Amino acid sequence: MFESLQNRLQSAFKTLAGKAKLTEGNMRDALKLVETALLEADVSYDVVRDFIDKVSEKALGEKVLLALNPTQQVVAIVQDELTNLLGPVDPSLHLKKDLNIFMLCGLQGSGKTTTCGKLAKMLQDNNIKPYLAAADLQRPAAIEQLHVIGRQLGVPVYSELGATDPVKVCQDAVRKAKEEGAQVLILDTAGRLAIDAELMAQLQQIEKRVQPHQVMFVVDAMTGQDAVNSAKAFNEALELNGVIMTKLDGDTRGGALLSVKHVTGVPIKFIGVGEHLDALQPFRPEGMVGRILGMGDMLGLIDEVRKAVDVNQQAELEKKLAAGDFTLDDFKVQLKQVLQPGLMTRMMSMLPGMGDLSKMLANTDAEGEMGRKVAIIDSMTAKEKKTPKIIDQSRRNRIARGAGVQVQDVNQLVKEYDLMAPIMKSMAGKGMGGRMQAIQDLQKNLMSDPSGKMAKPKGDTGKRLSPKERMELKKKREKELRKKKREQRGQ
Ligand SMILES: Nc1nc2c(ncn2[C@@H]2O[C@H](COP(=O)(O)OP(=O)(O)O)[C@@H](O)[C@H]2O)c(=O)[nH]1
Ligand SMILES: [Mg+2]
Repeated sequence: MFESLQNRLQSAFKTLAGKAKLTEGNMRDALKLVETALLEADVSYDVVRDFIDKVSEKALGEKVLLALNPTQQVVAIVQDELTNLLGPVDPSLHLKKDLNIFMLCGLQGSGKTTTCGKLAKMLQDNNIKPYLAAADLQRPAAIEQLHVIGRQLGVPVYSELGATDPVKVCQDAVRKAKEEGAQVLILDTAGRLAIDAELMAQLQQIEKRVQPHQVMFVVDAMTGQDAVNSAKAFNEALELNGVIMTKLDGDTRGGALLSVKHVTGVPIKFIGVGEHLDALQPFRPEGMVGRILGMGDMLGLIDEVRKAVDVNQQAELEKKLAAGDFTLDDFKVQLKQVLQPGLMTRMMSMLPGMGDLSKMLANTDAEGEMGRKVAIIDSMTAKEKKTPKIIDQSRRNRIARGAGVQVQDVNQLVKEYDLMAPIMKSMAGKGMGGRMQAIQDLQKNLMSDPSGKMAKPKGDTGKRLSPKERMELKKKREKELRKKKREQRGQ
């Protein structure tokens, strides 16, 4: 996700990080790199200029230059400005009591039809009755595609065989949806490969005659700079209420998101993160900024900077842990670091005595698993991440939906966090011996968790357990299994 933008921004910050003392000169150099990174990520020139102006003004302020941890502050400024640029958020659908009409528009292949299905599923999950209308008469296959999705979800689909006037189809669909008592009618309109006057006129006709409550522009994140041009054209022709950006699951150039937001001025409501019908998430700028900047790595990087700038500040991480401040966000950072082989050395230097554990984890098949875990944590609110205790069943259901995973996966993650948190806390402020003990506890805990996929090594870990340890492990595992079965029955 956003790999290229992320890497570029990181190298920009690394340039800053290498400096023991920041000057206006090297700050400007680093900001130039940020600028290049954004341009290369297909963020349009105007957006980049605006952005850099704002960031420079703040970053070159005296306060930052004189601060103890200037790099961290620059990262924070970039983070804030990116959040501003992507916000404000409005994932609400503003549903009214009677029939709500949503019109989806966008170029061909942008993901309109799929997104119709995703939205219908999201509504269904919230006990709202959707209705779909096949208003793409450009290709016969488009109508069938929507019917397939409708059948999959058990959602009715309105279509007219041999119809040639999409405006009429939409009008008829409105009547039918009202008759059927649907709450939301979603219009799947036609697209073209490129912007086309005839298509725009047709969409304008639908907008004028059907008066949809929400016109959403569906745009493919992979189209880069072209996304900006089509966003502009659609925004000029229609009264857009929101943007849905699809295909953010691929290795896309994240810049399009920034630019589309900038040119349309309407909120980005949802993001598509896969072909499946549950792969739609409410858009959250914080999460996206974190992704763009690669905050997981960034925090590690900041720690490196701390070491370079002031060795004493290394103690801060420990203080945080000792204060019991190990949040789910920290857990996410940990997951990312532990499970990325390349970051292992960095991790080990941060926590002496991590050697055994890292070797063990390096053998696990956990990359895919990590993505899911991170998605789960990203779907939590800031409050939930800080105080995981409040994550009750209904929150778990919501989080699972947001992350596109099963509730069991959320349960599992919370459990892993519960295992990890006390150990992380106990590790802080201990000498070498205490740390080794804590790490052994951690290993045992991880290995005894029967469903903890991140703990199942593919090969030999080189660690042998005593018979007594094995017995204990077995007992614990059986207990966990029983508990898991009970949980599953309960759902
Ligand atoms: N990976 C991924 N593929 C998507 C996403 N949304 C749509 N697609 C795929 O993009 C292709 C075009 O989607 P479709 O809904 O037919 O686009 P339309 O022409 O705008 O209706 C299909 O193969 C979809 O499965 C997404 O969020 N992620
Ligand atoms: Mg379609």
